[in-house]
Parts: sequence; C-alpha cells; structure tokens
Amino acid sequence: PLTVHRKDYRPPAWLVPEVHLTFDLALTCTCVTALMTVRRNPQAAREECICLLGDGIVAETVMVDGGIATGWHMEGDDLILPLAQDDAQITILTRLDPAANTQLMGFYASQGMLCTQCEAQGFRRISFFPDRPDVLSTYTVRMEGSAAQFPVLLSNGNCVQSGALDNGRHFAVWHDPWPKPSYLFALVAGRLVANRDDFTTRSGRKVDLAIWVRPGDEAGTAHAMQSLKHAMAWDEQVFGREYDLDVFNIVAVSDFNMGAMENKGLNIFNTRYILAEPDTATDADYDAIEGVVGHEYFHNWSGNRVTCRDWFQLSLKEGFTVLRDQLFSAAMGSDAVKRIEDVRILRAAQFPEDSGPLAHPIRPDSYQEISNFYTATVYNKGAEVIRMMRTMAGEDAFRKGSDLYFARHDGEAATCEDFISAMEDGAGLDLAGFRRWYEQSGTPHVSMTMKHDSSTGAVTLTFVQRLSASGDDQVPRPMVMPMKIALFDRSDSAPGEFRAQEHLLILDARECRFRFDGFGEAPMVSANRGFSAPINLDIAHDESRLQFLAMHDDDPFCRYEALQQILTTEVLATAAQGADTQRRRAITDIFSFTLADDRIDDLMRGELMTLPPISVLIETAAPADPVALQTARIALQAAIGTACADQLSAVHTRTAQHRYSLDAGSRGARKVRNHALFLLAAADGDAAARLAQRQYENADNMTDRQGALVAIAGVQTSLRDTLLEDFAQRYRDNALVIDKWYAIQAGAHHPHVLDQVSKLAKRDDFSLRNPNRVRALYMAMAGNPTAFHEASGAGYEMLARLILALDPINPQTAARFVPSLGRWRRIEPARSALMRDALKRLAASSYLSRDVREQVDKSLG
Ligand code: B3K
Ligand code: ZN
Repeated sequence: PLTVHRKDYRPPAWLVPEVHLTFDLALTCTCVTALMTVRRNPQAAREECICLLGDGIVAETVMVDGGIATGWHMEGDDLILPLAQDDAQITILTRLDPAANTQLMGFYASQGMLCTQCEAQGFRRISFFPDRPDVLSTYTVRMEGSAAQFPVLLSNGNCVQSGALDNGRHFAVWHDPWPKPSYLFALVAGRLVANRDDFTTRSGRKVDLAIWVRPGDEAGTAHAMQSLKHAMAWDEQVFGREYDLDVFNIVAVSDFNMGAMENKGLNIFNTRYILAEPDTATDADYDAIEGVVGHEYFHNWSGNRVTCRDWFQLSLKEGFTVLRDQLFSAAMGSDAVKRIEDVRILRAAQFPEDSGPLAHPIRPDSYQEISNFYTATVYNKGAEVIRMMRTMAGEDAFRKGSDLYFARHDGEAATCEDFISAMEDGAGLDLAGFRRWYEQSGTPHVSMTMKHDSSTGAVTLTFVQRLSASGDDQVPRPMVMPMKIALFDRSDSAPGEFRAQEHLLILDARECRFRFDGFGEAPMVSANRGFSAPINLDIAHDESRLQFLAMHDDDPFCRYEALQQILTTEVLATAAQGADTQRRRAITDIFSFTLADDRIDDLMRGELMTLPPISVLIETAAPADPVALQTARIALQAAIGTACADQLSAVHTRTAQHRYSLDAGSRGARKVRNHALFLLAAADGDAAARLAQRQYENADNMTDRQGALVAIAGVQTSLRDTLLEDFAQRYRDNALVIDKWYAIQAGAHHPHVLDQVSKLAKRDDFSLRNPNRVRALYMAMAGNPTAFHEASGAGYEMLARLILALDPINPQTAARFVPSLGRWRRIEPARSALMRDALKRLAASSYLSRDVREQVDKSLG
C-alpha cells in the first residue's frame, strides 16, 4: 500500500482559479460537466502535464480550450493531460450512479435525495480534479432535474438564478464568491422542507438561515436553529468572527459517515445532530446538537476562510475548531461540567489511542488512508494543545494571537506551523519547545513529589517527566506544559471554606522545582487544575489528600478527578484481590457527603455520581481482565447503592417534582435522578426495576425514559422485555430513537447479550447501509465488556465478521471498528491472543479496502 509522507509535500504545479459544474440530476445516472480554468503555478516546478485525480470514475469527454483533447492518458484512477500553454480551459464529462454509491463518499443518494460528502478525498469520485486542499477555486454550480423529484436544489454560496424548464424539469445556479478547496464543495437535491430564520451580523449583514429536513421533521429543528444563532453571536463576541455570505443552509441526512460537514454555506449533517424533541432526544443529545452545530459553523473561519495546506495539517482546523466548540458549549451551559465531560472523553477515547498501535502525533508524519486520521488525537488532543497555548497566554493575549492568525492567513491554505508562529507573534509566547506537542505521540507521564520543611514553612514541588524519543531525531526532549496548582493549608481553613491561591507553573524541563513559603503544616496539593495539561500525573498515593479534595477542592475538575482516582483504585483492587470494607466505607461516606452537599448544583453532583468509564479502567489496569473490571465496577455501584439507599431514593423522589425544561435546574434534576436509579439498580435489581418502570411510564421526556430503560436493561426481570417491547412500538417510526433501542440492548450487562446482538442484526430494520444503525448496534457491543470480551472470543469474532461484511459496502465506517481489536496489548494474555487471532483472520482476507488494511496491519504490527 502507498504511504504518503508529510515531508514529500510539493506545491501544486497547476492552480484552478475557477470551476463551473453542471449537474444533470437523476438517482441512478447523473451527468456532471466540469469546466475548469487552470493556470500554471509560478511558485512550483514546471510540469508539462496536469494530473487530475479521480477515484472510480470514467472521463466520457475531455476537451481543452473548446476542442476535443488528445494525448491524455490514465494512470490508475487519475487522468494525465498534457498542456502546452500556461493557461487552459479544461472540460470533462463524467457520469455517476449515486444510488449505487454505498460508501457515502462523493455523490450519493439517501432516502430519495441526492447529496455530497467530499472531505477528505470525495470530490475525485465526482469529477477529475487536483483534489487537494491547497488548490482554491471559486465555484459556480448549475443543477437541473425533475421538479417533482428534486424540488429543492442547493449548493454553496448564493442562489443566483433559478427557473422552470420543459418536461417538468427545473434548474438552479449557485455561486460561491469565496475561493475554496474541493473538499468544501457541496450539493443537495431533494424533497426537503425548511425551518427558516435570520441573523443580523454585527456589521449589519442580514443572513437568511435555513435548516432543511424531510417533510414531517420540521418540528425537530428548533434547538439546532437556536444553537446556530447562539454560535453566530458567540463567534463575533469571543473570536471577532463574522459570517460572510447572505445565506447559511444546513441539510440533515439520514445516511452519513460522520457527525456533520462544514461545506461553505451549506453544512450537511447527520440527522442525529439536528433533530431533537423532548420526547425523542435526551439532554445529552441536545448538548451534542449545540456542540456540533457550533463546531461546523465555527469552521467557516477555522477551516474554510483559512484552510489546510495538506491533510497532515488536519489538526490546524480540527483541533482549533474543537477548542472553539468546547468554549462555546461551556459558555452556553456549565463551564465546570463541560470541562469534566471533555476530559472524560479525552481519557476514554484518546489516551487509549495514544498508548496503542495506532498512536500518532496530532500532526501525523505519514498515512495510507487519510480517513483513518479523523481521530480523537487529531481532534481532541489537538484541542488540548491549543487550549494549553491559551492557558499560557491568557485569554486576551490568546485572542490577539488568533486575530493575527486569521488576518495573516485569510484566503490561504495554512500549516500548523503558521498557527504556532501567529500565536508567538500575536500572543507574545515563545513556543519553541512547545512545538514538540505536534511532533510526538503518546501521553506524557509526569510525576510530582512534595517536600515540606516545618522549620522554615517552605514547600517544594518537584515535577519529573518521563521522556520518550520519537520523530526524526530520536532525541528525547521534554514537553512544555502549563501546570495549574493550588496548595490547601490544612490548619487555617474553616470547615467548608477551603480556599487556596492558584498558581500557574510552566514545566519546560525534564525536572522542574518550585518553592512556596508560609506553610506551618504540610499543605494538600491540588494539581493540574482544570486539567491544564493533557497528561498522566502521578502523585504519591495519599488517601487523606484525595478524600479531602474529593469533597472540598474548589476546582470542580480536580474534585471530580480526586474521586475518580479513589474509585479507580477501588475497582482495580477489587478486581485483583476482592473488596475491602474499610475502603468501601470511605467511598460511601464521600457519596453520602456529595449527595447532601448544597454548594454544588445537580449537574455537578451528577458528575460526581459517575464511576470511571470501563475504557479508562482497562487502560489503567493493563493488562486488564475487562470482565473482572466490569464485575468489580458493578459491585462498587451496588455497595454505594446499598449504603446510600435512603439518600438515593430521596434524590429520586425530590427530582420527580421538576417540570421538564432545558434549564440547568431541570436538566440537573434528570441527571441525578438517572444516576440515583443506576446505583439503586445495581444494589437491588427487583426494587429498582419497579422504580424504573414507574419512571419509564411517567416520563414526559427521553432523558427519563431512556434512563429507566438503561437501568432495567441490566436487570434480569420480565419487566425488561415488556419495557423494551413498549419502547420499540412507541418509537417504531423514529429511526434515531430505534438506534437508541439497539444500542441499549447491545450495551447492556446481560448474560445473553451476544445472542441478542445477533438477533438484532437479523431484523428487517437493520441495514449495513445505514452507518447510524451499524454504529448503534456494534459500537455499543464493542464498548460493552460483557459482550465484546466474552471469554470464548465470540465478541471478537462477531466484530471481525462485521468488518468483513461492511468493508465492501462502506470502508470508512468499517475501518472505525478495527481499533477495538487493536487494544489487545492492554488485555490479559488469553483474551489478547484471541483478539490477535481475529485481526490475523482479517489480515488474511483476500479483499480489504485501503482503510481497513491500514488499521489491521498497524494493529497487528
Ligand atoms: N470535517 C468533517 C470531517 C470529515 C471527515 C471525512 N472522513 C467534520 C468536522 O470535523 O467538522
Ligand atoms: Zn471539524
């Protein structure tokens, strides 16, 4: 397989300032005519031919400057065309069958509508083109087709012309004045209805907003529209970024490989990140919609106005845009809870990636298939790296840096290095050593020790980094990172009134030492506050320090973190050598304290009632017995549920009074209510099943109803089948809710879960062609230790069979399932061998896509 290397980047030999596309639309045969104005790039080495990249398409006609072209040839999928002059007009005709496009890349059909997905390399499945992000063109797109079948015709930019044609046909012409790379091209045609609104930018531009959905889905678009308007206002206030077209369209599509796509002026979304009503969407769904709508909107500047020079720079737009959406969601809701959620995702998804065979720097050095690099590392660790710059610079200086970046590179295809330089110049930072974060993979390990001298009152903190070598030079070098700490003086705090001054330390060497004076007694250290650095921080284990912080740290993240550490230690110890009553007692005391603590709101309380995710436990225990960890985790829930039964029941009763709304109080109530139910269910399944049934039946919203169903799905009771069946009937017409129904069953701790997954896969409403449905069933299965890590290896086998069946249909989505098997190094020997066997069987398959091949080879390697 061909490996692409970052160091091989060369500027494009030919530029394409202008593109005119004509689409003659039909579900099984769409005719595309591409007219490109091309020009030699004076900045690049001279090439006699232009290389027009293709993927699975055939050129029916090739013309140059109005005449039939001769002398062109194919090299694999690509069209090589000799050009004598410095300028030319190239016309190429291709014919596509969108209904047969099951990969959902390029131009495809979904439920009777036609749409595109071009990032990263889908445009070359539509037309031959220098399909690379550093070739920027202005696009004019003409679509024509049956007015009955495709009443709505959309593309990027503004609609400049439209009208009726003969034979029930019509047309529309769209023009996007902003030069863009081909990956941002989009087209949608179909029977759609719009929720319309408008937004006036701060300089007075009135923007028409529309969210397009299938008829009947309009009512579900209100929250997405609100989120969009909030995002537009927030980006003006916080980043000084204004929208730059007169229309902004969003279309929701049921068959989509990822969450959404930021095409210029025409975002295309997975329906699951648009549609929400109280009866069908949970509070978490509402939050995800706000986050993704914001994310795609923010790309208009971080991604579209300033785009990427090449795909190695992906984190330039993704890391930055994730940070922007995180800050936006924090501003719209709870700062504290948002930070905790973001770190939990990082730990659960990115840390395992970074310690495994698929680890890569946020700016990778090579790839075989770029689709495999839309990872938690590029996105979430990328966001953490830019967040560190912000922490070191401070908010105001960071804003100066981002302003300079946008001003310097507007209209350009930039690099991560450009971003770092703009931050240095604009924010006044020296990021020389910090650049290592872009070069080095792996989660840094830092250990901290404290010394206290009672005669002088001096406290010394020493931070030591464990260094690893990687990259070109193989010289181990330290990472530079901001470390926020606070020291709590044990002697001078009144109960409930613990306050300490926060310090921002910069760690920039293998070993760093800091001295603080004035402590008669050894203080308690709260370190890496707000998770200021995305690292593993080891501090000599001290129960009393952790217990204190878990109840009193005024940094919400550190309070959560202290409790997570206590719980993790307990689960690991129980899995290895059984429960210990004294440790248990300390934990249930903290839970009891937390349930009664009126200094925090319910949203925060809900975080503190959450046990560490199983993937974090596996990562920490390595080599792990996932089933033993799962059993120990449930046993701990049961112990908490038993010890705190009265308080938990009281919480469950108290929160039943809340009326449904989306405000923090009401959401918080639902959150603690579900967590109370989960803990009670672990303790006493039968009693909790009756409680869950009542919650299910009285629910007037999906958070309550789904919570009840999740609780009961883990209990062996006849009520389980009754409620699951009721849910399926109640929501049979709503695909997104039926996805939840699949996921709840596949994710349940239940002895026959694998049989149930097999049965679900045979249902009529299960299809390998719908990524949401496939993910609902199999991602839930792969994340459920009871199913995936079943001792016989049947779970691994099931996933391998899925990958083989899905690969010829949708390689991008198939490849996403490989990393679960790739975790074998972290698992105990017997299962580890079975996981490797499954990978080996995949590797031996006669047909594998480039997507799956790369992930399988690397996972074994
Ligand atoms: N930029 C798109 C991701 C496209 C992935 C294609 N394999 C979504 C986003 O991050 O906003
Ligand atoms: Zn993005």
